[in-house]
Amino acid sequence: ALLTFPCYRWLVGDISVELREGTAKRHCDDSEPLLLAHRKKELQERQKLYRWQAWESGIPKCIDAKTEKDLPQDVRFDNEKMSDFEGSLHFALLELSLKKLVIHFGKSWCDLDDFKRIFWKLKSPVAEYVMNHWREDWFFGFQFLNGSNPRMIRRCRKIPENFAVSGDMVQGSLGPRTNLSKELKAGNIYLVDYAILEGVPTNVIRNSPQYLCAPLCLLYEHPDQGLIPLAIQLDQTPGLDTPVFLPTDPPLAWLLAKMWVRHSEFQIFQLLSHLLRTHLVVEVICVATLRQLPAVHPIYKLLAPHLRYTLEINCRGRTQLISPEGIFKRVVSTGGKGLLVLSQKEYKVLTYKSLQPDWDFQDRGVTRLRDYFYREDSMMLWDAIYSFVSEMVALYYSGDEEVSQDSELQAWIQDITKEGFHEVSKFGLASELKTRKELITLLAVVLFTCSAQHAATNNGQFDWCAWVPNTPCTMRRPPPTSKDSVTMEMIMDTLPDISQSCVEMAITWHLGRAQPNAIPLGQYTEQHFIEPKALKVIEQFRQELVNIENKIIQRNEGLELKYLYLCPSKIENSITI
Ligand code: OYP
Repeated sequence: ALLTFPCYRWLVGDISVELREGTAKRHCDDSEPLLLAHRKKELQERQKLYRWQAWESGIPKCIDAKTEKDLPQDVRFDNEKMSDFEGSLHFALLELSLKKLVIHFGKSWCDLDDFKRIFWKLKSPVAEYVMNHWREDWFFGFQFLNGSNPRMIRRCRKIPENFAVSGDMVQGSLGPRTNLSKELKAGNIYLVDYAILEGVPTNVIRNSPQYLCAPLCLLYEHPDQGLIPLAIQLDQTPGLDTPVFLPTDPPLAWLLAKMWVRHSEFQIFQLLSHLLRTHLVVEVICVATLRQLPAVHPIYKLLAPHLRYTLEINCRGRTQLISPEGIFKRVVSTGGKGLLVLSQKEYKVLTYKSLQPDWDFQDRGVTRLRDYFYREDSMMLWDAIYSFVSEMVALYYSGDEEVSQDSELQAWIQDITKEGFHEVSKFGLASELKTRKELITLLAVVLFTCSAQHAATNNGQFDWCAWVPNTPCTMRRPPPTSKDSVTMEMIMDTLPDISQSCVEMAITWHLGRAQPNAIPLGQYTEQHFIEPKALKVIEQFRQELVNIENKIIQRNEGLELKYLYLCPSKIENSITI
């Protein structure tokens, strides 16, 4: 059985496998010269196999491989995963007869109901709910809390200078008993600001320019109606051509303004929340771990199951999704140069703290927001993961010095911070691990990001994007400059065309559907650890995940729209899609 553990394969014939199996050992636990020599040799070999590459400047480094075919067999998909991955998109595009529609380049749908023509074959209960409720204001607000991009909303204490909204404008939504300045003071006003989209170059698809804008959206936590939008400005600079859209405007104008916000969401969600903040961050850890920690190292054993398949899916993403001729270039407004510029902007301001959910919620001032299920579930999972890694670390490190003196661990953190996260000034992860606590926090961030955070962003993408008008991947006309001129024809000419809509549906289905051979969080199919104490800690972790699952199921009972993305049974151990 041992021979099937990928990391052990190369050792066979080199040293008796029995010497290696089982007990986790730090460098200082190995005293035999032969064992130490093999430890060193293993790392030398791995560093030859797994090399850093800067795919582009200004984003994290990745694995040096042109395509997934260059990757060592140990980190490739197995056959089942490969044929499923390659078959699934095919299935979405061909079997579901979208194919005839995909060739309708540049052709607009006739009206909003027309989107149903592609909708009826691929669908999910949530997607159907979206189709029926996407125009409602409470539902628009709800998606900032429990949609697939739940990390943008922040408390607003003061209206930004560049947002031309006034108290008078929103009075109608607030009701007679209160006003904007009271509600700002009371902490019930929230803001979603897409400033980062300003100046991002836009795609040209088959000679047609696509458009982006950088909206500001003000929201109110209404005592009865939940989180509702109060006002939307589609550009960062106020002016005559940049009206402040309000719920009381002509219905089509308000609807189009909300669609522009949702289109901005698509870009931020896929490129920043999903790709950069989960896939690319975890790839850094993956490469550093393969290069710096031998397979007997306790931290290697802890991390390996959480890094499975990530290199291959990311290679596929680089060659097929964000490449010069990839899916983004073909159907998304940030395709081409835009996606890189946007990712670089985010990477400049990305902080290690923002990857820690407890800090993130505090920093955004959203700890009190009601019905923020993403926050509730994230915090339960973060606490469970944090306790789990704390106990595992305690088993192998009896004090801070043992961490700071573990030369392999120090080489690992150096590789992470100096190579992987190169060119970041603000990130805020030190290149030395001085204490057990620092090690625990880092491991918790890694486990949380590759499991829970990835599930929260990835698994809902079909639900929220399948009804294309709710989350359009591109816009084919510029944003409206006045409220009175908005017509249905203009909306249909703005939204993705027939072909683009089909691709959006097919890809989000392909990536968001439940993976057939997923390994859920906390299930370890390859037994890396054999020490009874470690196995006990793993068992406790699993038990805690069962408790969380039960709490989530209970909380969802009676809810019209359930939030299930963070059910432990639906979270994968690693980023495999
Ligand atoms: C890899 O067979 C990945 O053509 C997705 O990338 C899609 C392919 C390959 C193409 C499949 C094929 C996975 C890694 C990643 C990531 C995060 C960002 C996902 C963005 C999804 C965007 C959907 C676009 C819809 C228009």
